[in-house]
Amino acid sequence: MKKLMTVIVWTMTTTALLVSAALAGTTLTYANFPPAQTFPCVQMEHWKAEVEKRTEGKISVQTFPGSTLLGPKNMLRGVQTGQADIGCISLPYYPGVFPAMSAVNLPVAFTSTEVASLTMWDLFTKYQPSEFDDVKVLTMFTSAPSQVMSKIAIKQLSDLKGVELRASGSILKILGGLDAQGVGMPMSQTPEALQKGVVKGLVSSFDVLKDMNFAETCRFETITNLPVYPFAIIMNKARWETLPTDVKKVLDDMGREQAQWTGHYLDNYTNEALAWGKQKYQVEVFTLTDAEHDEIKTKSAGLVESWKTAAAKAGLDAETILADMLAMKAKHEAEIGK
Ligand code: 3IO
Repeated sequence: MKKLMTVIVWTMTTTALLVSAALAGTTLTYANFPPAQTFPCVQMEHWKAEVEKRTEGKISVQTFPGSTLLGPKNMLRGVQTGQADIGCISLPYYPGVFPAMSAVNLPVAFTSTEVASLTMWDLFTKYQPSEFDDVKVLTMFTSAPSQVMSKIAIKQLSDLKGVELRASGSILKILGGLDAQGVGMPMSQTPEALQKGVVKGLVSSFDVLKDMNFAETCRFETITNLPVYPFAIIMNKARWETLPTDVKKVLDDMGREQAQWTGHYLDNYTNEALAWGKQKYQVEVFTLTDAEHDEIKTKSAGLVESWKTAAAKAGLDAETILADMLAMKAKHEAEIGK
């Protein structure tokens, strides 16, 4: 009798646990490298809220901003090995790893983040490049066109000579061509480098004037309209395969929408951040002449050629990808406006 009771109680307890586990659903961990207030983390919280709503609680997302779970450089490996289910990578932090999608980082004069982000997503879905084969890509987006934020005034291109500026990816090469001293490092290491004087400024989008408080130290801003930084939100592939079909559909359906949402958000936010910097720290903004913009263009032209060579070496049809990217860019610009 006592034994029977034990079995009954055990069965009921186990059932209760299983039911509550099923009701609680699945928790996915989502790692991000920059601080919580920056745009990659703002889009992460937006995605979390939408996913939890659209899956009606079947999925909950636990977010880890500020490199608390994975950092900028171990993000890719960490997601591949399942240390986090989902992670955010800035593609230029992984030179040579993404030969196709690094096209988005080329100097092709994106002026809208929404256009750049949609172009990136459409290019990815069309070509499905094998460089992302061992992860599941949930969405992609870019930063806004890159500007110079510095402790010293860069009033004209020639003022860049010898100036150490933090950047990553193709922007480093552009800076080299302009006789500046590009220093490669992730965004999350930049505050310390600025503080120690290792760099005199950075090249990124204006959102960070406010979100990283760079307006306080970098009082001079120069509008250069250099390339955007491409980002990808990736998921551990085995973990993806464990998700039910209806959940997979919700996440797949959100890919393009999330790219557009993030681009649109950042286009508005960069203006707001610059206005904030002017108001709070009286930052000064310098513009370049048309001749100087032409000079940047001429001196950066070689980058497109070296991308083509590298892409061809990786077995890609570089000409077609590039032409397609430019066509998508033009189409989105016509639809959305620059
Ligand atoms: C970026 C990266 C992390 C947080 C905010 C950001 N705003 C613009 C960028 C792009 C960039 O500089 C980078 O290194 O990815």
